[in-house]
Amino acid sequence: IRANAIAILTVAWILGTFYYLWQDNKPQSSPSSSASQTRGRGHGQKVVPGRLEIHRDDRTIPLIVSDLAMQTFQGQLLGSFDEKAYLAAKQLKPGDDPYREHAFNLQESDRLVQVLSASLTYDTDLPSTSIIITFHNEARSTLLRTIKSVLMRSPPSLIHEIILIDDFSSDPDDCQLLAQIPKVRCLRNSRREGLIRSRVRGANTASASILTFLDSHCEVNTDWLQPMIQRVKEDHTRVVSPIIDVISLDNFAYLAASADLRGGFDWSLHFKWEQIPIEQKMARSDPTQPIRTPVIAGGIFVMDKSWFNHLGQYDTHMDIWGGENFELSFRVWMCGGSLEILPCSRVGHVFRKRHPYDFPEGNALTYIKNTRRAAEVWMDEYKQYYYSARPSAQGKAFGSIADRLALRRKLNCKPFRWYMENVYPELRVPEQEAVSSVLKQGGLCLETRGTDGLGLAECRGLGANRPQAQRWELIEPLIRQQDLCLAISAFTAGSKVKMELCNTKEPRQKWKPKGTALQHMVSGLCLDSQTPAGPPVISQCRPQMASQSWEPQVIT
Ligand code: UD2
Ligand code: MN
Repeated sequence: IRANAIAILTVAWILGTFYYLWQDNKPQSSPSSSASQTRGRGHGQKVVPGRLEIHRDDRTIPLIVSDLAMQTFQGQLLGSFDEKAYLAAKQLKPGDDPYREHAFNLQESDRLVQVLSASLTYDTDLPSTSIIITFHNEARSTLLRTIKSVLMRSPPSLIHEIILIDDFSSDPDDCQLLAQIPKVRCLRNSRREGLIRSRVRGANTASASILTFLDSHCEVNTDWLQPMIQRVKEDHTRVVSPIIDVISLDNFAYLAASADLRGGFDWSLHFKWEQIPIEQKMARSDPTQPIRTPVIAGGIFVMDKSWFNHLGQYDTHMDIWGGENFELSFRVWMCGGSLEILPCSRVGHVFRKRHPYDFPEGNALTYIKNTRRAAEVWMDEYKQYYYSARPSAQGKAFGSIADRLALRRKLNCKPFRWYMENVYPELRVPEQEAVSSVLKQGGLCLETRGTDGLGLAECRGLGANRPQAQRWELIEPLIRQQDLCLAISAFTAGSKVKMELCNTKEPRQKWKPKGTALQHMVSGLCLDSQTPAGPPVISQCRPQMASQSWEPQVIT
C-alpha cells in the first residue's frame, strides 16, 4: 500500500510540474505590462493582464490587482485634493533606505499609489457606514492608498464618512491635508493613545449606524463592503471580517490569501491563522458561505454601532497595540453575538515583520498588560493555562479590571467554558500535571492485581511508601496507573471493570466524578466494589452507597 501511494504521488507531482510549466509558457491573450507579469507569482496564482486569478478546485476567484491601468479619478472622487503635492512632500530622497522608516518598501508604495484603478458597483438597499482608520506615523502613500481604494471600490452611497484618527503622529499635516478629500474627516490626538482608545474616539464621533474599521495600510478589493454590510444588516449581533489578503511589503503586489482559514490562538494569546476544521470544511457546500471564527485578526471588521456600544466598545485601559482582538472576540461570542469571515469580501493589508513605531512602555510589557486584562476578565479558570504558557505575565501590572468585570456581569455573558465547548473545541487544554492519589473506600484501597485484575485491599504504606498498585492518576476522563487505564468490559450493569492500555479516544475508559462516586461517562453507570474480594463492576448509580463511594486522597 505504501509503495503504491508513493508511486501515485510521484506521478501526480510530475504531471503537476508539467502543467505548471505549460501554463507559464501559454501565450497571454493580450499584452501585459512588466509590472503585472511579476506580480502574484507563486502560491498557485496565475497572472493574466490586469487580473489575478486564484485557482481552487472547481472555481476561479478573480481579483482586480492594483495597477490595472492609469485612470484619472481625481476629479470625481478626491475633489480638489492635490494628490501629487501631498505625496511629494514626504517622498523618499535618493539614497535613503526605503525600509528604514516604515518597515516596508516606501519607494514601491509611493510609485504604485497613483495608479489605483476604479471599479464601482452600486447597491442602494444597504445602510451606509463610517470608516474608522487610526494611524501613528503611517507613510503618506499607504494611508492615501487605503482611502483611495475605499472611495474607488465602494458604492459611494455606502460610505457615509471616513474618520481618520491621527494618533499623535510627528507631522499633523499627514492627516490634516487629507481632510480636503470629500467625506474624509481628521481627528488628531493630543497625545499618543494607541490604537484601542483611538478607535473608540473614532467610533464615538461616527454618525452612521454601522462601523467599519481598517488599518492605515490596506487596499480594499472590489465589492469588499456590500457582503459585510449585508450580513450585519440581517443580524446586528454579527461581527464580520473579510478575507485579509497580503500586500507584499517588498513590491506591494496583491497576493490572495487562502479562503480556508479562520482566526485561532494558543494559550499564550498569540494570534494565528489556522485551517478550518475538516468536518466544517466538508459541510461547506458553498464556498461563499461565511466562516465562523473563534477570534478575528483585529484590524479589519464591520460591526453595528449600537451593538459595539452595547457590548462595551473596547477595554480602553489597553495601551498602544495588541490583545484587544481577543478581548473583543471573547466578548462578542460570550455575550450573545458571533464572529465570521466572509469569503466574498477581500481586503489587502501590508503584514510587517516588526513594529515601525515605539511603545512608550516597551513592546513586551504592553502586550502582557493587554492580554492579561483579556485573560483576567474573560477566561475564568482557563486563565491558568495563559499563565503557564506566559510565565513572565505573572506579577506584571495590568491596572483595575473592576469596570470590565461589572460589564461582564451586566451583560450576563456566558462562561469561558461555554466558549471552549461551543466556539473553539479544537483548542486543547494542556495535559494536567498528574497527581497521584489513592482511591479509598472505608479503610480499603482500590489496587491492581496481576496484569489486568483489580480489587480492594487494605491501604498500605504512607506518602512515598504507598505501593505502586494503589497509586492512581485522575486525569479526566482517564483513571490511570502508568500506561494502563480503568476500563469497563461492556456497557451494561454488572459488567466487570479491568485494566487496559490507555487510549483517550476509547469510550470504555472515560470516567467523571459524581459526588463521591466515579461515573462511567457513556453508560452512566457507577464504579461499584460489590464484593470487596472480587473485581469491581459498574452498576446503577446510587448516591451514598458505600460500595460506590471512592474518595481520592492525594499522595503527598
Ligand atoms: C493586527 C491588526 C491590528 C490590531 C493588532 C492587534 C489586522 C490587519 N491588523 O496588527 O489592527 O488589531 O493586530 O492590536 O488585523 N496604530 C495607532 N497607534 C499606535 C499603534 C498603532 O494608531 O500607537 C495604528 C497603526 O498605524 C495601524 C493600526 O493601528 O493602522 C494597527 O497597527 P499595526 O498595523 O502595527 O498592527 P498589525 O497589522 O501588525
Ligand atoms: Mn497593520
